[in-house]
Amino acid sequence: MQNATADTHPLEAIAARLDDAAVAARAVPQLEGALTLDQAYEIQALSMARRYRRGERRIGIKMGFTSRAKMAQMGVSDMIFGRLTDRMLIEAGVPVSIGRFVHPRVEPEVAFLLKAPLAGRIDPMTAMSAVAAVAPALEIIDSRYENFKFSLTDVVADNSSSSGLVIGPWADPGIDLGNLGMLMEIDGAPRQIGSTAAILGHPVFSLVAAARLAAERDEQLTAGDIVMAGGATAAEALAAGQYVKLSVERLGVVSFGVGD
Ligand code: OOG
Ligand code: MG
Repeated sequence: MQNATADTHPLEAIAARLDDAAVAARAVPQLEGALTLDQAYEIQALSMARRYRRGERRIGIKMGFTSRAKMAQMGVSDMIFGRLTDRMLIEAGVPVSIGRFVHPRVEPEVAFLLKAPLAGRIDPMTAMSAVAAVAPALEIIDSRYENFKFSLTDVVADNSSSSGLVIGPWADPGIDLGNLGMLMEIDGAPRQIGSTAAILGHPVFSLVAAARLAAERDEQLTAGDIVMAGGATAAEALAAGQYVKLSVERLGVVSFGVGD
């Protein structure tokens, strides 16, 4: 007789393996065998269910591969999304412990705060009418796969490398995000210089895509949610002792320190 408990379901077993890797901050090999994108998002949902059962609270979603720089760095060229939880939120001023991660990297982004639900195919005006505020933001990504190497379906199954985010001061959503200069410094040295225009030509298109992709996977975007627009430049590796600072023209500054 076949044992049909949830833990022996093949997708649940993969979700458990990736979730355990995230909890233990230990890398696992890339997945074997070809998965469909549907299966990869199913694994992501199953791994998130494990987090929610442990008491983590969903706070929004993050978009991935919305800039050429990110696609080129990782060799993946389709937009993806991942889920964010309160445990990933890093409070400004409190150093983030490097021990929580396998091999973390940081990338410059902008974040949207929603004041109304968004779902399906919408235009940029509709997307912006649901935005309460915008902010400069730093995302800490951490692949659970060895050597930070993955296929499109691997990374989707791994919750799109979501692991941390730092949100700067919320600003007026009327500020045009179309072409704002971005400077990411580590320990005072410029490491990535770019523009919000690198995010799909304008970050609003990332929000438009978020509404569509989330709806396709039955993920509700609602008031109070944070949507991370995706890295505008390549990501930089993090190490203990570093201080990371992002300045976004007109939006302001966000920073954090990395502890042991
Ligand atoms: C996948 C996540 C991509 C972004 O902003 O493009 C991402 C990764 O690069 O590990 O967060
Ligand atoms: Mg990102």
